[in-house]
Amino acid sequence: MAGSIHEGPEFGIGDFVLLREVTHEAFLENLRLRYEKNRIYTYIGEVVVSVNPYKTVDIYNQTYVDHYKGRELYERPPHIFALADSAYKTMKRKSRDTCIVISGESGSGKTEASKIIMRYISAVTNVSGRKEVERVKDVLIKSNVILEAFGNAKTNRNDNSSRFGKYMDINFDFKGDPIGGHINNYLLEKSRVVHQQNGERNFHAFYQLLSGAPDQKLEEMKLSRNPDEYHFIRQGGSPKCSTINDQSDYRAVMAALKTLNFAFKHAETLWKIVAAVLHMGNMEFDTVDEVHDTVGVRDGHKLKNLAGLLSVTQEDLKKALTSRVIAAGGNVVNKEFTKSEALYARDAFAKAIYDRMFSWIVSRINEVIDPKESGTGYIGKGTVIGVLDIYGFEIFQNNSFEQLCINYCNEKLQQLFIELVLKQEQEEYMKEGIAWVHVEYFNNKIICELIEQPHKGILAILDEACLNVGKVTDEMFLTAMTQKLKSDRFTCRALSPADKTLEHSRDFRIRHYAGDVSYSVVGFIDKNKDTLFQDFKRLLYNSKDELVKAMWPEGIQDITATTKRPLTAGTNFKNSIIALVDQLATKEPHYVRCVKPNDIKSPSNFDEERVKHQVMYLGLLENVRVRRAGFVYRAKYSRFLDRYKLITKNTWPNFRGNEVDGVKMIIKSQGFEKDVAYGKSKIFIQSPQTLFTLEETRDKYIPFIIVFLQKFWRGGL
Ligand code: AOV
Ligand code: MG
Repeated sequence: MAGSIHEGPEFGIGDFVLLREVTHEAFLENLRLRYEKNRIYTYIGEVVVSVNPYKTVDIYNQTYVDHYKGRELYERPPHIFALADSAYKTMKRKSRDTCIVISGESGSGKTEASKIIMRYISAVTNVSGRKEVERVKDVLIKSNVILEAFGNAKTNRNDNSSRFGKYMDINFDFKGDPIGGHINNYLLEKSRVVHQQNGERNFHAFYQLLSGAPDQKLEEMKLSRNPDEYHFIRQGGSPKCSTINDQSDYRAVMAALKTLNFAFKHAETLWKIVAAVLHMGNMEFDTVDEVHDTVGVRDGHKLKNLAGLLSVTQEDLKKALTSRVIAAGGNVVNKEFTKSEALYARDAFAKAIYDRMFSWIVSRINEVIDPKESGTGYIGKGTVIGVLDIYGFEIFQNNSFEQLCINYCNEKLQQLFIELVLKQEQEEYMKEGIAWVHVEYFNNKIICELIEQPHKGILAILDEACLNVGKVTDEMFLTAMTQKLKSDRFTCRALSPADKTLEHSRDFRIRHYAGDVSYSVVGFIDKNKDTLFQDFKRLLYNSKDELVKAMWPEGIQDITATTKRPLTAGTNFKNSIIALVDQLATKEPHYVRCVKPNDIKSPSNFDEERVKHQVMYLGLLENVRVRRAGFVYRAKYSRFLDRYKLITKNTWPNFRGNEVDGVKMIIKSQGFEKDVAYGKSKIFIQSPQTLFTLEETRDKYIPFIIVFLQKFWRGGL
C-alpha cells in the first residue's frame, strides 16, 4: 500500500496520463495488468477509473482510511478514497459545493462505489465525536438499505441492480461534519412490479417479506413463503439468487426502518402494501355477462384479503377492479370492464400503488435527514457534496420505454462529462495563464437532441401521439417517428401489412454513444401516458389506513372536476434529468468511471473485447489525450517543493526563499527546464518521463534521508 502513484512496473501505471504511448492497446494492457494485481483503481488525472473486482478486496479498512486522509491524489496509490477526500477537501477548504458523478454500465460497480464514498466520508468526519453527527451518519448510510430493498432488483446484468436513479446531497457544517442530506429519486422502473423478463426478479422487498417475516405476520397477511405461488414475482423463473440472502436482508431493512425512526405502524403499512401487490397479481376475473362482456372477481376470499390489507371496503374494491366511473357531458356513468380491461386496470393499480409507496419512502427519509431536523442545531444548508448513482446504460434482449429513459439519462451524463472535463481543463489553463491546445472529442449532443428536442425529438413525438383522443397505436407512433426524425442516429422499419408478423417491425434503433439499441415500441404510449383511473385513487384515499390515505391525496377530487392533463412520464423524466444536469453543472465535479470486466460476474476474467468497448464509449482515451494535450501533470508549488525538495542540496532540508524559486532550482538541477511551464500557483510538467525521473530520483534519495534523520534524532548531527 505504501508509496505514491508511482508503484513500480509490476503494478502497471497508476495514471493513464503517464502512459508512454496513448493507444487502445497500451490502455487495455495497463488496465488488465492492474486488475490482475488487484489494483482496481487507476487515474486519468483527477478522474478515477474503477474496474469491478467481483470479489471482496480488503482495501477499505481503517488503515486505508488513515493512509488517504488529507493527502493529495498523487501522493498515494490510486484509490477511490483519494477522490472522496479530494471532494471533501474542496468542499471544506473552499466552501465549494462539489459533486461526485459515478457512471458506467449496469453492473460495473456504481452503487458499490457510492457506498464506499459515503463510508469514507463517514470515517473521516466528526473527530470530536458529537452524538448528533454520529446519528446523522448512521441514518444516511442506513437509508441505502431501505432504498435498495424497495428500489433494487436482480436483473440479467446485475444481482443488485438499481431500478431507480438516485442523487444524494450530503450537507456539511463549517467544521466539515455531516449535518443531513437530501435525496432526489428518478423514475422507478415500475413495470417490473407486474412483469419480469426471464432470469430476473421483482424488487427485493417482495422476496424479503416472504422469506424474512415471522410466521404470524405472514399468516395475518394470508401469504405463503413460496414465491412461486405469486404471479407478479415468479415470471422470471428465478426467485432464488445465490448472492442474496432475503431473510437476513428483511431483518436489516426492519432495523434500518427503526434507525430512521419510521413509525411502527408505517413500517407495517409498507409491508401490507407489498403483500397487497402480491395478492393483486393473483386476482382473476370471470366473464359474468357474455352479452355485455362484463366481469366479476373470481375469488371472494382473495378480494377480502386484499381489501383488508389496504383497509378499504370489499364493495368499493370490487367496484374499482371491475368498472370505472366516467363523466361524459355532465353525466356520470358507470362503465363495466371487459376481462382484458380488468387485467389491465389491475396491473396499472399494482404499479401505481408500489411506485407511490416508493416515492413516499424517499420523502419520509428526506424528512428524517433534513439538516434542519437532524438535531445538530445547525441553521442553513451548509456546503454539500452530491453523489450521483443512477442506473447504468442498458441493452437487453427486449428494450422498452424504461431503457430509452435510462439510456437517455446516460447520454446526458456523458455530455456533461465531456463539457465539464474540457471546460475544467480549459479554465485551469486560463487561470494559470498557460496556452490551451484544442483536442477533438466525440460529442454526443446530437443523440441527446434526437431524444429531447422540443416539438421534434422522440419524446415530443411520443407526447403528441398520447395527446390524440382517438385510438393511437404504438405502431402509429412508430410511423410518425419515421416520418419526422431525420438523423443518421435513428433507424426504424415502420409496420407495413406484409411485415405484421415480424417482431422487428415494431422496433426502432438508436445509435447511442455506448452502442446500438433496438427498442420495441410495444407499450410506449401506455407507459408514457401513465394513467391510473380516478376510481383507484378515490378508493385509496378512502382507506382507513391513514398512511395509504395520505399517499393518495388526489383521490379527494370529484369525478366531474376538470383537471389539467398531467405531464407524461417521458416529459417528467426529461425535465427532471435536465434539472439534475443543470444542478451538477453548478458544482465542482469529480468523476468515477466504472468498468465491468466481464459479463459472467467473474473475479478473474478480463474480457478484452467488452472492456475495450467500454473504454471507447466512455471516451477514456480522449480523456487521456485532453489531459496530455498540454501537460500531463500539475501541482501547487508548495506541494511540489515538499515532495521533491530532498533531491537537491539547495532545497533540503529547508528552503527559506520563495516557493517558485525553490521549485525552479529543483527543475534546473535535473535539467528539465524545457519541459515545464510555471503557472500562477502551479507548476505544469509536459512529459511523463520527467515525472518518472523525478519520482525515481526521489526514491533513490529516501534511504539516505532516513539515515540522515536517524542520526539527527540520535543527536549525531
Ligand atoms: P451498478 O450499480 O453499476 O449497476 P453495483 O455497484 O451494484 O453495479 O455492482 C454490482 C456487483 O459487483 C455488486 O453487487 C458486487 O457484488 C460487485 N462489486 C462492485 N464493486 C465492487 C467492489 N468495489 N468490491 C467488491 N465487489 C464489487 V446498475 O445499478 O445494474 O447500473 O443499474
Ligand atoms: Mg446500481
